[in-house]
Amino acid sequence: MPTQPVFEMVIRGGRVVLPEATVALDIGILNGRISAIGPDLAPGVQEVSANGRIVLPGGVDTHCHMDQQPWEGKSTADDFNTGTLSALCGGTTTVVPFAMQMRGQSLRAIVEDYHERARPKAHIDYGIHLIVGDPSPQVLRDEVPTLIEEGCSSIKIYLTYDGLRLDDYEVLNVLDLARSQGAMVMVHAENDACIRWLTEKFVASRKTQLRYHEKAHSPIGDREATHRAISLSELIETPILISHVAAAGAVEEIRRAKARGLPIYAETCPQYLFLSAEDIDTHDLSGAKCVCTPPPRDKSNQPEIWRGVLDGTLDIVTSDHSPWNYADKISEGPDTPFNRIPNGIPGIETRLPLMFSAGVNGGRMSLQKFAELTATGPAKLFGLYPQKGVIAVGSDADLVIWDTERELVIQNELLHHATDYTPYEGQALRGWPSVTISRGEVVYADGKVFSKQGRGQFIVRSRPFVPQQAPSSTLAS
Ligand code: DUC
Ligand code: ZN
Repeated sequence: MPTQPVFEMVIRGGRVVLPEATVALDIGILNGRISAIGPDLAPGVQEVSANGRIVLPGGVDTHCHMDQQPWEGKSTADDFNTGTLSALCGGTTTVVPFAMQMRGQSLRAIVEDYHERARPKAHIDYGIHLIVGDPSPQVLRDEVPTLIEEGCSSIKIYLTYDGLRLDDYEVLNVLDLARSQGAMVMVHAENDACIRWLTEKFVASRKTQLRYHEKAHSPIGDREATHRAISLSELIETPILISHVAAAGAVEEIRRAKARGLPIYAETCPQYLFLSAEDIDTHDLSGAKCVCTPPPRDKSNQPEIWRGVLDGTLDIVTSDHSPWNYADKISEGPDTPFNRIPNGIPGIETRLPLMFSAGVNGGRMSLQKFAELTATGPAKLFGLYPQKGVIAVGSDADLVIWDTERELVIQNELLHHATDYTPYEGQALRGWPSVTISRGEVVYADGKVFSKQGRGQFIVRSRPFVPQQAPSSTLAS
């Protein structure tokens, strides 16, 4: 073995999770990238001993919210500092949060402001999704195409929420543009009229306790909106991704669409696997800590979400980290009605450990499936692959060495987000990242953070799809 260092860093003696197998190999890093993977590599300036532990690609979280402009009157608890710090301590090395345009706003101005918020504070690399809440002809013509060109190659749309909701005609316009640009469209698929109608009825009859949150967001509405989004996507021949799938009925719609060969992708989140409607229906207000949309469903849905994750109906698992402090959740005191609680729960740091513990250590999935769901799949669907999401020569050296046997009970004081609670308090798990490496730098090791704000870089994402012109079948003469 030569004595002169050849690499900046070598991760030695790990069991490396490659897409096809897990192999005992070293990883050599130069200029922040993986430059060699093999046995007995030459020395590095820095040697990191993996000692037989599992080395996985750093997690890619393509659904998380941080420093988003005020929504429902409040700002998220995490900015890019605490949000990305929490991510890296939980083994995530790339995040894609949202620049949110609401009715009447310029999307470009929102994105420029979001760059300013992210640049000085991000600890790890990040992309930016475009939330299009006002798809005016001017925005679709003058703003969205250039923003996609600049690397924001995904659009999120909502079928519910005041100020964000698009009608079906507007959805078609967005899908039409996305197809012509090769961009991904993520759809928040809940039926707005069902939510508003049920909420009004419950509130009018003073049924405002927490349990009515889940009832007002009926899973029948999820199924309908998922089916509708799939139909619009089929009509106009544009791939979509259904966000945060929570209910068995929605899984069924997606499975059927995939069986028909439609380019429908789907995501779920740990809250739909590890929490249920029972966690919201508490005697005190603490259930507000689990209020998000769509809500965690009746427990009978969990096996169906797991089945969807394991059989490929659901392609990726993201966090939908959406952090509010408890006081903001219940700002109207002990009688805060369910419809006045801001939606969203924190989970950027617990996503990977929860999935590793129940998925890999629980015997449900291989290490390859875990990497596919939490890193490779999100990277591929959102134009980050192969720079991110995989251990391969040429990819960024975003790597996590796991302590697969570490037993831990989740407590908020162990986490690094700015939120003052975790909905997973008290949940026991096995497996936690012990070392996180971002572009060849150790940013976290054995409970200590070595990162600094501003080291994260904006990633210019490629277009996930080949741009296509007018849908041939629908518009054929
Ligand atoms: N649901 C969303 O769709 N976004 C953020 C928070 C939430 O609960
Ligand atoms: Zn979200």
